[in-house]
Amino acid sequence: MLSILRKARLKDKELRILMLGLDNAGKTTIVKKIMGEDINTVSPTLGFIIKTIDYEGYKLNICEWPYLTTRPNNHQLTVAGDVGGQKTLRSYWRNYFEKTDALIWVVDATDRLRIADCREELHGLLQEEVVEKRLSGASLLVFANKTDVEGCMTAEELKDGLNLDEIRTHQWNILRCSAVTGQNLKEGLAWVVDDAKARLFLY
Ligand SMILES: Nc1nc2c(ncn2[C@@H]2O[C@H](COP(=O)(O)OP(=O)(O)O)[C@@H](O)[C@H]2O)c(=O)[nH]1
Ligand SMILES: [Mg+2]
Repeated sequence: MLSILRKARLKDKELRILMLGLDNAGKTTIVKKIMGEDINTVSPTLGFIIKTIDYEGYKLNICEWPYLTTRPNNHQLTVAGDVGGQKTLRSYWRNYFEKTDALIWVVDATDRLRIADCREELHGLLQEEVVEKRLSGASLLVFANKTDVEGCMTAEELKDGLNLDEIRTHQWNILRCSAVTGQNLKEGLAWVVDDAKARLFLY
């Protein structure tokens, strides 16, 4: 059933990409920059946002989820409280995941203080049953954002800080990018789309 749905979407040239990461990583800014919108008007995201981007004939539905629900002490849960509690949001998230083709994890390369949090969230996410099932075989793009800022962490530092080498369930790639200059944003999308296409055509 799922594979039929997938094929239908592929025929429509539609892919769903989930963009996750800690708050303030730059997810909204990345999406705005890709869409050519003004990036000076970004404000913290409270609900989830879905934007459609046209990319080489494909319709990319990029969904930004403002926080993750894997850890009960996540400070952003106050936000969840506003919109009906963790359980409700969690079920939305699971439903959305059922239809996701690819995963982008955004990390703030300037935020050394929260790199451990970021690592835990990422590994927690990859262990989620729904991710294991639905995104099995999907590649994971880690966007090391804000690399326009001098003194930010290198890709090597981030790889270590996030324990990327420990990830066995997904092929991953880390790309330095900047939502401000636009560096590598298109390249990242291209990588994600190529992977999703290659995988979905197998079914
Ligand atoms: N210098 C720099 N700042 C950025 C970049 N991307 C986002 N920001 C800033 O980081 C803050 C958080 O961005 P936002 O997109 O709201 O993060 P989100 O919570 O992940 O959606 C904002 O003040 C942005 O202007 C970047 O590539 N470089
Ligand atoms: Mg946001």
